[in-house]
Amino acid sequence: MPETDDEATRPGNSTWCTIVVPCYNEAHRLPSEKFVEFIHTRPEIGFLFVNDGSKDNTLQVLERLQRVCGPAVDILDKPVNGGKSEAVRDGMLRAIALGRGGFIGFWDADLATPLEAIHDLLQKLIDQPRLQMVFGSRVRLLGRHVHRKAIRHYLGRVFATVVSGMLRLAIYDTQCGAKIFRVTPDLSQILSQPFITRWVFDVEILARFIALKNLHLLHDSIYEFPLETWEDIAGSKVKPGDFLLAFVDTFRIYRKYLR
Ligand SMILES: Nc1nc2c(ncn2[C@@H]2O[C@H](COP(=O)(O)OP(=O)(O)OP(=O)(O)O)[C@@H](O)[C@H]2O)c(=O)[nH]1
Ligand SMILES: [Mg+2]
Repeated sequence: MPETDDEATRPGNSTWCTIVVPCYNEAHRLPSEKFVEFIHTRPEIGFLFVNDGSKDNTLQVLERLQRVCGPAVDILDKPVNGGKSEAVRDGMLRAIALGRGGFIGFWDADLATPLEAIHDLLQKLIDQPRLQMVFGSRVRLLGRHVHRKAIRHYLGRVFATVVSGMLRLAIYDTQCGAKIFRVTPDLSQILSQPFITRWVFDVEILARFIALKNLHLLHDSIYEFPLETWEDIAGSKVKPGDFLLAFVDTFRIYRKYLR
């Protein structure tokens, strides 16, 4: 029997998507109005905000958002800061446990990737059942609005080249904070243990997939979606030393999962 519109957009239906938003000291940066506006137009998408031991009043901002948006907004409040990777992992595990539907993603709180792109990534997963994950990719093609600081762009190119060689997967952009996954037993398995890295857990997810299944299957399961718009937002919490750490962590990933 065909689904009614109501059924298709209710939490618990397989087309429901939960987006995990890691938040650390985001009280002044979180664009609440954009979330409110988006939630009102896209009832099949919910948000799980993870407050990761913020020292400002991020929690109050999130609670206000929850009051305005109702059940489309969940909050996971972690009393101690554990880093983005664990916040995302905890949030995704919580979303899977809630069993609301077939798709889970994560999205940076600054909305460097606009919320509207959720629809594009999600549609790709819905249209192509073989895909397990769709990653936003910051490719500066003509006619797009992808604006990154030059230094971040070039560091990103070097990093992606290193990672591509290591994984033997020609990935263009590993670190874009806009990714959606199909909920499967494999995804639960991949998320079951804490990540060993703080920032490059995206690469760790891929390495875990290869270790669990194989590289050939990953090639068939992943799609990089060239974003229409990506904007560098001020107030980044990534420090210059984190870039060095990213390369060290990449080597640790290689040693643990791929050697
Ligand atoms: N949970 C958690 N999230 C964090 C932490 N630090 C940063 N984040 C979140 O990670 C996301 C991205 O952080 P940003 O500071 O915007 O990182 P960025 O330098 O802009 O990184 P790019 O957007 O990839 O260039 C945001 O949602 C932050 O709130 C942390 O310690 N814990
Ligand atoms: Mg950012």
